[in-house]
Amino acid sequence: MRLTKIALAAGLALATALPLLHQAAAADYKDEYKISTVVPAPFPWGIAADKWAELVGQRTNGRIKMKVYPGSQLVSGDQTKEFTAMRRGIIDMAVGSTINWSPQVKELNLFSLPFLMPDYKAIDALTHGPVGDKLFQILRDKGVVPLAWGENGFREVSNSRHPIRKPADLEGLKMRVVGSPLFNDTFTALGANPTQMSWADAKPALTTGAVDGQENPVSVFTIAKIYAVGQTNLTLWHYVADPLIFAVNKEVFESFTPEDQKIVREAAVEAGALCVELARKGLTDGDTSAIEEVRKLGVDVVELTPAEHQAFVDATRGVYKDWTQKIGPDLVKMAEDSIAKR
Ligand code: X2X
Repeated sequence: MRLTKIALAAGLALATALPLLHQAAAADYKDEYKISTVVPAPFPWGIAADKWAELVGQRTNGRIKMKVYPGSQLVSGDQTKEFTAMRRGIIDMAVGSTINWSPQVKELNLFSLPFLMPDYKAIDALTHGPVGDKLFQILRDKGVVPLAWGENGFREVSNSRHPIRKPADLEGLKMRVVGSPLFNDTFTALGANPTQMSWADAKPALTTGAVDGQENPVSVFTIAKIYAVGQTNLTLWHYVADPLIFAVNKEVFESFTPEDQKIVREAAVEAGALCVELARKGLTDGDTSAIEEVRKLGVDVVELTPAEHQAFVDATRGVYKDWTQKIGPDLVKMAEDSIAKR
């Protein structure tokens, strides 16, 4: 009898304490979690970050409020500082480009190895295979929690001077690049004069003619109206692609209940899939409407023959070899194998 009473009392105490505990956990949550991105909606990247925030808000009944801060504004416009800021907890979360995080995570340069990935299936073979797992492990070891992959896209080269069909056409062109010294090496190998510049500075530099050209995915070229600042030559050379990574600062992620962690992760995966779909719209599966749209804007779009393409591959082979050593030969081999088997 006595025992039953105690058990009952204990049960009751637990029953009242549990919801309290739950509330206590929720009460520890911040009023707002800041997501850093470089570009806002209607870029696929920005739409996906908004979607992530929206899904998490709905599914946690507002327990977790996430807000997107585009334009790298949380890192004073310097997108190459985003990873460090997230690791240190200055920003809570990010949907970031592998290019922008590569100064701190050298392995992420993998995606910027010139002409590693011949097609979209190759990107998927990396992000959704052992290479993706390995890269996520590296990020976890550095104190952030990666949750999902998105996509900025294959980066095509534009300039204001003339069509680019062969490496010699890049000779002497001032090119805006971002992120990693690998880009400097690639454009230097092609005879151009690369200069590192944030996205915030890129369009003004193109407008004034401080630089002659740039490289970015077709969606960025169109939505940012790069064509309107004299960039009337676009060559589809698919030389690199930058996946995006949805990630959260470790302490922030661990402060969430397991239930909420699951919601945040699943929402990132869904938003990431949407991001990839939008980034590839009009560029895949026989649908070339995005390219036609660019042509209608008065841009001379160059599509390379296999031989023309090969000349760029050959001209950047030394950079590929050199950076294979810097990235890690084992990881590059794993990537080449995954691509061969795709
Ligand atoms: O700055 C760029 O070129 C952009 C928007 O594509 C990235 O953030 C990598």
